[in-house]
Amino acid sequence: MQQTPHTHAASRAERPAFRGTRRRLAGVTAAVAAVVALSTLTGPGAHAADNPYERGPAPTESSIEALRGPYSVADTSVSSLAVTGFGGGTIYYPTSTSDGTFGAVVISPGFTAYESSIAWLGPRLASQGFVVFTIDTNTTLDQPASRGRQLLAALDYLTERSSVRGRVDSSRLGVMGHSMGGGGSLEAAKSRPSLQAAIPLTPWNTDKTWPEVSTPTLIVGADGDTIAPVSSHSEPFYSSLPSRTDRAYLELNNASHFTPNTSDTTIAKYSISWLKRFIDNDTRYEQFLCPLPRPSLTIEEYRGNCPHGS
Ligand code: 9J3
Ligand code: ZN
Repeated sequence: MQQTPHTHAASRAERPAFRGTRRRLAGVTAAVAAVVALSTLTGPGAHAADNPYERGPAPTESSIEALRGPYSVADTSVSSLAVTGFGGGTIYYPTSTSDGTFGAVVISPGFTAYESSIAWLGPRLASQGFVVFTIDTNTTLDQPASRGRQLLAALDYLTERSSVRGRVDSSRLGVMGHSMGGGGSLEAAKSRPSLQAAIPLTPWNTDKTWPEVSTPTLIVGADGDTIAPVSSHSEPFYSSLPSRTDRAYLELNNASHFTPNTSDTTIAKYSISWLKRFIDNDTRYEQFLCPLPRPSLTIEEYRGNCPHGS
């Protein structure tokens, strides 16, 4: 299940020409300086990028569709008895400690469901270079506003108290969720504008309007959803987001309310692209978001305003 971590061969300085002791010493000094400079700039899986948050190699269509990305992933379980404000869960994280810290995302399940219902997203997203925390809620009957508060409590636990807190960049955080958890991710973004990304999956909420959200938000609806029909949930949620907010609406084709509960490549590839673009500021992923994806076998409809400032 785990993959070999992505590594680059160590850079090697040119061997200095041997032309007498003085020249040789100067050459060695230059070579040492070059190695020091290079090793400062280039850890495994990184290079001298303009963007300090960029992680992993340049993406391709197949790399964002793959079942696993370039990072090996480990996981650690968080007991509900050890935390307050949410119901515990599982943290999936890249094992590499040579690429600096990673952005992080917390994911809430829906009404009556457990973290197992969204577990596939843990390793799928973490292997691309994120710390991912799939949570249980305090009770499976908690409503969207409560799920929103629980997502934030879980983020605070992750960055302040968890065993992996040193691996997380606490300034680069996002939220996701399924159904009432998706509704909760909108609530979380509304109450904490510092969040860098939100991805509600077939979201459900009685609040239909989200003009308060400034966090870049990708809403994923399903054409055949009869529990949270897109006409009364995802579509008004999307349309009510401010047009100045980076926003997109992906409507899955031939899909149901429960499509986000099993491994789904369309959900994965656009979620990875959205998280990379807005949590990591990684414009290498913009090619998958803009121009807007066209309708296809898996995409019923796609709307968006394309990332601003790019
Ligand atoms: O989290 C969800 O699946 C919400 C859909 C639902 O069951 O709403 C009925 C109250
Ligand atoms: Zn509202």
